[in-house]
Amino acid sequence: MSFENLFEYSATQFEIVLSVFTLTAAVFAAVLVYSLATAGSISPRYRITSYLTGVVMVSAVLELGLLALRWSGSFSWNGEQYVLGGDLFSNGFRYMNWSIDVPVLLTQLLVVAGITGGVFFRRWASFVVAGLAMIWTGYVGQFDEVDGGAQFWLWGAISTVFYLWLLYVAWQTVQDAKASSSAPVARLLSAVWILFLVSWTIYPLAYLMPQLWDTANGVVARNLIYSFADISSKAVYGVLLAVIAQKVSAEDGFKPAIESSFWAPRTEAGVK
Ligand code: RET
Repeated sequence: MSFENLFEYSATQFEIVLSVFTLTAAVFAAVLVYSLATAGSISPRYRITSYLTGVVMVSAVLELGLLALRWSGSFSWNGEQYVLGGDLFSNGFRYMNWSIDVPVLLTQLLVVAGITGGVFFRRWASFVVAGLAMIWTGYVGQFDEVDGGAQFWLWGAISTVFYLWLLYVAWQTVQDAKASSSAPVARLLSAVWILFLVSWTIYPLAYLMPQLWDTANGVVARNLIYSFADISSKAVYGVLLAVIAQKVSAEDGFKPAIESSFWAPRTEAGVK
């Protein structure tokens, strides 16, 4: 069971968690519109990254909506505090959502990095195997997060091994992409790598939270941390990949990309 069920919450603590879930869902809905609306300015070769961001956003809006409902259904106001009553709160939805989003986010990286042919399929297979193994072993471990026993640590450690493998393949992919890119695109790819490394590494920290900060405030912090990681690893990442894909499309001479480069000087953008 999730450690969220162990505590009672003040009105402020309860509201902060609920508002953060709602804000996160709203950010995802906004990025869904953004990625569909800007897809046409990306050349067909890379355009699938916009649609994949759309897939991630739909699944994440559903997940956050369900978490918000579950949070309000699990605790009720007794005149002084929010206390458990009704459903148990569960973070299990998160892991199920990652099962969709992690493979999709990694596929987007391969597409925007311009990896093709056999290398694409080999890396894709590594990403899917490592990603799902990481999530599902972690899922087993989190059932034991309240007592923090051997199961929790063992499954967490196995999950981390898969995570390190995944990070290595992602790093290789970004290095390959940088080697064949213009200087401005290479700089953006470095930014993607930092964003990736920081935002993904927050999830194992949230897994450890019940052992680090075992109070109602720890619960509030964990859910804020999850939302920060979710917005960075899905929404900001999706937008950044779209920007890179559009830049590369413009460099390849794809006209809608050149014409919609609103930050470029007018002559350079071909609008004389
Ligand atoms: C777990 C278990 C403990 C060890 C590790 C984990 C890693 C989780 C990660 C999740 C990333 C999720 C993303 C979701 C986006 O939708 C499973 C918490 C290493 C890296 C990016």
